[in-house]
Amino acid sequence: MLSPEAEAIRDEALAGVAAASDVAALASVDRTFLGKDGAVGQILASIKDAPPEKRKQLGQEANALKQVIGGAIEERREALRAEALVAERASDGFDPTLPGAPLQRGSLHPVTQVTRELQGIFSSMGYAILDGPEVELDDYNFEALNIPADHPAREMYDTFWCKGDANLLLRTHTSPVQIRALETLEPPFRAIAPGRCFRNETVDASHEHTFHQMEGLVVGEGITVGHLIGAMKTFLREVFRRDLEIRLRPGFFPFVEPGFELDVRCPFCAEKTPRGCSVCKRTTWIELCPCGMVHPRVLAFGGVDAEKYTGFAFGLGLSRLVMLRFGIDDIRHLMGADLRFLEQF
Ligand code: FA5
Repeated sequence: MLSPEAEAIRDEALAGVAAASDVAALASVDRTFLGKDGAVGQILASIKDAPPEKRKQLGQEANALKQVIGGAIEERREALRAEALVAERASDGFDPTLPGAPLQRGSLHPVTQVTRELQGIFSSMGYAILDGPEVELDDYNFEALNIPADHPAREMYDTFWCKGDANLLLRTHTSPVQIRALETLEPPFRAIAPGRCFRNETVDASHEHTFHQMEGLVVGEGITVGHLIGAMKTFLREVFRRDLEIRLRPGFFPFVEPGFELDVRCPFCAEKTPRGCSVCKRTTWIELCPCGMVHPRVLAFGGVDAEKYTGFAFGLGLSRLVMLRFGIDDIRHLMGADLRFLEQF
């Protein structure tokens, strides 16, 4: 509650603010009421000589006046600024009442969306998220993964080489991050590494020269295939929001022993028809993720004691998971940079 004197000051100040037709007039109102010797300043100065029981009320009144008058001055200053702008631009036909041009809203690429989702799932399972270079050393992409120069497995990983340095190439998979992780992390650890990979491929609806994978690596004492299956089932349950049957078939990769191909029961048809659908090519199974137990030689390459530790690794075809997730029938859409496609996500 303001005293009648304070109310009178407020009313006079607000009238002055409303009447101020330019910035200079407004500054004068500011000085008259809020300046050191202004009306509010005088109330503040009078506090020290006032009887003790009145001091609190005087302080409160002065603060309330400061706020009300200060707020009104700021508001009027904004309005004057806007009026000045309109006057200045009037000759260009500027109309401030027209709505502004709408902002173009972007959206996250489907690969980014799924990558972030997987990172969330694996983080919640205690996995660290690692990154590795896309331009990689031959040593990391092949040699340390137990694929020496004359190994026939290199044929599956034909890639793009850098001119002038025979040891530099565009990585063909995310597996080199395994070696970098083994070199830098102290077991036990769990990690994933999503990222882009490159292969000199004949491009078709399911093969791209540039695609995404997500590596997984768990190293510790007593890690077994059971842990691998448990981790895969848990992450698939999170991605597809229900338990899906999986199976392991033998698969050969020089950097795992034993190696597997992990298939998942087709989430689109298997519960409805035993005959399958176009997504699973009528088999009811979808090949999802090569995996296996880390080869002791790879552990040794990474400087980890293979007598003490074991580990499992997997290499999820992230681009293919994205296709499954959103029902995309041609992988070439993912890197095609066509806004008509991207705007759908
Ligand atoms: C590998 O790349 C191994 N590094 C995976 C691995 C990791 C095995 C750890 C064991 C332990 P592969 O060449 O099969 O394996 O590729 C893995 C997945 O990447 C494939 O299942 C597929 O989904 C995807 N992929 C491979 N080549 C392409 C391509 N050209 N275009 C799109 N996706 C591809």
